Amino acid sequence: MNYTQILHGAGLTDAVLTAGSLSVRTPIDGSELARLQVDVATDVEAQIAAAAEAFLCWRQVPAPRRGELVRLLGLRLRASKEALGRLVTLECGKIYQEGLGEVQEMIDICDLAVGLSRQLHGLTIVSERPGHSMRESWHPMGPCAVITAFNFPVAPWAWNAALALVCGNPVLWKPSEKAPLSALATKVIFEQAVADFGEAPEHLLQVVIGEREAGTVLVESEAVPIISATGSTAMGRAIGPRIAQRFGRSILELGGNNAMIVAPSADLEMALRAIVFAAVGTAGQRCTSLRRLFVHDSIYDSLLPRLKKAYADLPVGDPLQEDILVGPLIDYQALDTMQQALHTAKEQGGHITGGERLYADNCAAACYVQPAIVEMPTHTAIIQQETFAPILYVLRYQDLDQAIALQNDVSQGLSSAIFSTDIRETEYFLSACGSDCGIANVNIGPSGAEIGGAFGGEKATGGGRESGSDAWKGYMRRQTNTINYSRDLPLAQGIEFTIEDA
Ligand code: UN1
Repeated sequence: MNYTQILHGAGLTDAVLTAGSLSVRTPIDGSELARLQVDVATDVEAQIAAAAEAFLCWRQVPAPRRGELVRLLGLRLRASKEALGRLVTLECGKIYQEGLGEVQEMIDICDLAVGLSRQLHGLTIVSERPGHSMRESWHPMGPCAVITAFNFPVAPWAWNAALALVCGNPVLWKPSEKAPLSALATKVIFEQAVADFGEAPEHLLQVVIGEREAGTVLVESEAVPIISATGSTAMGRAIGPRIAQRFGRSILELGGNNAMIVAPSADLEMALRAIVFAAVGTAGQRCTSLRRLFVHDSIYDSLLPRLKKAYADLPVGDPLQEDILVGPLIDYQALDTMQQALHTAKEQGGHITGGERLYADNCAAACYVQPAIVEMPTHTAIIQQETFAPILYVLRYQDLDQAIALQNDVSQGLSSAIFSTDIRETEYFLSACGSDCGIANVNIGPSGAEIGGAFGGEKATGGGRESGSDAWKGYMRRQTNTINYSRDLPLAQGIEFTIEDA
């Protein structure tokens, strides 16, 4: 299948693909896929106004009916899984299996949101006053902006949008300018679901195409009460205070610097497989990618040679080909950052295996790399930085407290894992004295989370939670209600306040 067939197969027409000036390239060979029309500030303002209009209608639709639209979206996504998965691969370079996995995450969160649409319930609370009752109600908030990154061009949108929609909020989607085509294709699928549904207001989902300027309009608009953004910590630092300034609600899912501890009792076979998938999957460009590996001294010399062998055998290449496991980096900037980090790691005492650029001669416009293992003497400054590339820093440790201290000794706090069959160790790792991350796993790697749990992390990861568990509360406002069904008017706290009879 050629690129044009992939684009058309995902529902993108030539009119859309040639409408403007934003050049979109595939990292597979650097060729241009499209030139998209860009939304300028006034366009984004008009989109916000249209979303506000849609909200007035959508908030009145009973939540289970809103869930029906999301159910239909899930059905349409099932039918489009291969086409959209292939487009994700073409646009961001992850292997086709992972492209499919991303669409499956969208389907899964739709299913979860359909169930939730009948469970957006609050508490009933006892009142201290006779003849009174109390309850909590959850209400829609208004337009929800979802800002997504190039590496997961569709799944994080779905974690946010499926929940936002059943919660009663229209969605404004600003995809990465490096991966906007998957968003436009998803919009086509969404409109099919809207047609199936038959009675949705217009503008429930709008896609904002543009660079920083377009995002800034969303971030600064008081008409957009929720901003959910996935991206770098630098991006979060730029937009977080601006949203806070206007008392908007932000859901931030930022950088990770995820570690795994491999303890003496670990099943090394399993650990090996988990390490390789977590470190080189998506070419190391997941926010949950494994970047730091702490291996106990007693097993280091048996694990490391096997790990290096597995790395040496990795098939790197065109991610659309079936037997490839590692696709390209997104662009030259990513390649530069990786090379610089390796250079610095070497200066800081690292011993590097791999890391070189591949196919530069016959595919100069694409950035393929051999994933790197870097054995480090200590936890130096470069390790504390998130480099969005397949670099795995490996260190020895002697005792678990030391390993946990090192794992927590970074500014980010997204995901973490321990491989151990010793329940004392694993429970300690999950305890208040263990991992400080939003995600902590036992005997699986740090990446590849299921949608059923809340997804996100602490510290410089931003603190937001998306997807499962009670993350839906982030898309609604909580209202506390006190109802007096008596013929009296007692005040709380027993306060007496009597006025002359009027
Ligand atoms: C991301 O990289 O921004 O847990 C999201 C995972 C995926 C999501 C990653 N389900 O690795």
